[in-house]
Amino acid sequence: MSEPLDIQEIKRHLDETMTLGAQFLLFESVNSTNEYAKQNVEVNGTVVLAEKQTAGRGRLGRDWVAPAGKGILMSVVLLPEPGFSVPLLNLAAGVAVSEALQSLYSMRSVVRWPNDVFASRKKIAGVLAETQFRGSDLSKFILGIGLNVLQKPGDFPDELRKPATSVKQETSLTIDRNLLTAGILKSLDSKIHLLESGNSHLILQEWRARTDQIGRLVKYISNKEEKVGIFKDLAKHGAVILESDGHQAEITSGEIILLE
Ligand code: BT5
Repeated sequence: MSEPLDIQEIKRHLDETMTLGAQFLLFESVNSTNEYAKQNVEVNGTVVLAEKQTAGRGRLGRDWVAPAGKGILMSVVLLPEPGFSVPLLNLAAGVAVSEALQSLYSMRSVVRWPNDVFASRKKIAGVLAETQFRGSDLSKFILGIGLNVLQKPGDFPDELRKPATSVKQETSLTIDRNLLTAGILKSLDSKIHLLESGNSHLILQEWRARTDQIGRLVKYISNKEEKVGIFKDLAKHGAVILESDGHQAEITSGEIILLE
């Protein structure tokens, strides 16, 4: 295992005014940081970290796989405030990862709707947003981020759906997971404040500047339908505007696959 995650070290790089980091929880091993947050965390801005997950999850019942001590496995918990937007925060998380990689390691990466970060055409991070409701009110929002940091090519299982990479494979610089965790949290915190101050259009703008999907031919897959079209843009609330057969439709869930 590399340098272990260390809450004091992470905190050293954060500002006191941040929403994120109100409380830190760090596990050597946990089933899933998202699941733990869902069941146990009630403090806004809590960050749950783990060196290892025994049941790390992706979207739609899929798995997130990472050997102990090699990745960043993190969930942040937000108790919704006015202006809260689940899809925009989901997008913001990918942007935050991409920004942190750029500012710390000058690394280029792209965001892909709804929740992936890619580097050198390989998946480097994924985001899993989960919600809890009290009656019809959103009571808890959990944003899970899995980032491959120190994995070598042989550390990824063969059956992954898309080729995978890690920060280590993309840069020759020394990587400090504590600094990187703090960098992601700082960037994500600034997005949360953009949303809270009514500047959600800036998140869309940042996402657009970091994606390679806009204007491209894509296949949309949901459990109801499949269609091919052009990824025109993001709508105001973070949906994909897909143009196919001369019609535009807004996509809020499902998969988008690049075709060319
Ligand atoms: C995601 O799902 O990309 C969201 C992943 C979120 C993981 C974090 S870790 C902390 C927090 N706690 C959790 O339990 N989860 C979150 P999706 O788009 O469904 O991608 C999952 C698919 O990516 C899997 O079916 C695999 O094919 C592939 N995959 C699994 N592990 C991977 C890895 N380390 N790197 C790249 N691809 C991976």
